[in-house]
Amino acid sequence: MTLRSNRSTLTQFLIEERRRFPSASGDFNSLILDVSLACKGIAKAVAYGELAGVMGNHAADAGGSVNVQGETQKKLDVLSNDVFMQRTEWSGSLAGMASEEMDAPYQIPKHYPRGNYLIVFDPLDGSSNIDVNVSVGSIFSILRAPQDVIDSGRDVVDADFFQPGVKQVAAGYALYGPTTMLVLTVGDGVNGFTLDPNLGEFMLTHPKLRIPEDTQEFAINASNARFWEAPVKRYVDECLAGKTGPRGKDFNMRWIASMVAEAHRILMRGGVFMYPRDTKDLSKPGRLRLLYEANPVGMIMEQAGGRASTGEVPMLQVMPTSLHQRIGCVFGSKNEVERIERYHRQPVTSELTNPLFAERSLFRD
Ligand code: AFP
Repeated sequence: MTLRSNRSTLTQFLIEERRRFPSASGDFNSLILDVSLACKGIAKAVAYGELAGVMGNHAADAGGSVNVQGETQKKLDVLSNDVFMQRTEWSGSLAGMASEEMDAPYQIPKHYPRGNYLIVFDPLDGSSNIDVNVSVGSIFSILRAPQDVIDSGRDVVDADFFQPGVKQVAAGYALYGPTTMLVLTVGDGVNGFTLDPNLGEFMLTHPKLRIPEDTQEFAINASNARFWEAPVKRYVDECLAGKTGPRGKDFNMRWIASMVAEAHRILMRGGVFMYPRDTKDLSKPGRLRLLYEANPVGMIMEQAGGRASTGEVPMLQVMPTSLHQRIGCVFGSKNEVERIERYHRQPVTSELTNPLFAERSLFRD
């Protein structure tokens, strides 16, 4: 391995990006670098696993702990959350933060300066895969703090984070897999960086990522099939019917149960991911959380030429109403997501279940 590398580091990339905004303060760049440092720390903890005693449930001797979603917290969930806070609270870029592992927003300690941004994050996505050594990740979304928060210096409240996904100034995820990668958008396309374990630097290895508009690969948790709504059932049935069915081509299926790993696969080779609203638990309109799962991944998908939707409306247009709200989510290759949206707009009639009337058949244009 040569030490001379013509690859940009993340720092270099951010400074070159900033040259597009000469009036920018630099706070934004330092925030992204703080987040990347947090991800390097989490990558190390995940890589050490049992050797560092970080596997298993948090506070197991005291009967464990659950987060605001009622999910058992893993040690690495809590550790990753602490690392994110510790690495980002001090720099003067943030006015506040919120995360999957914290009921309420976290206030910047008084002894640190405050800044103009808010960060909302899932410190460890896919944590149910930790103990079985399957890829997991961290997901983050950066928003501007409301002006009155900046002017008054008041504590942040839940409603300060209720901004539609289109308001995100940056979004990204780190993937802790065979390699550690950071995928980032600052609103000008999507770039992927690989952590060089020797240099300890994220190097630009996947510039300007684009998602193929078409795909023959879908991802959904099929064990929920009996709870799916008709449009999703129709879409999956048509994929499973393959060449002999209305789609006239075979489809493959994947399910990792780490949304960040599914999103990365789709970014690399296309595909469509669905965790739709279903009738399993009507109190939960979906599994994924809007603010720190669906919105950041949605921004990445759209910035890479893909699409993100609830099935009915564009994901990034949804107005949040609670910090940990769940939402039905479909994202990936543009033409497939648009097809699923079309199926949601088309009222399901018995005719549609007759292959003669399917989308690609004799009696349909
Ligand atoms: P955890 O972070 O609690 O493991 O949840 C992961 C997740 O939110 C998302 O990453 C997966 O796509 C989805 O849940 C997996 O859900 P199933 O357990 O229904 O497969």
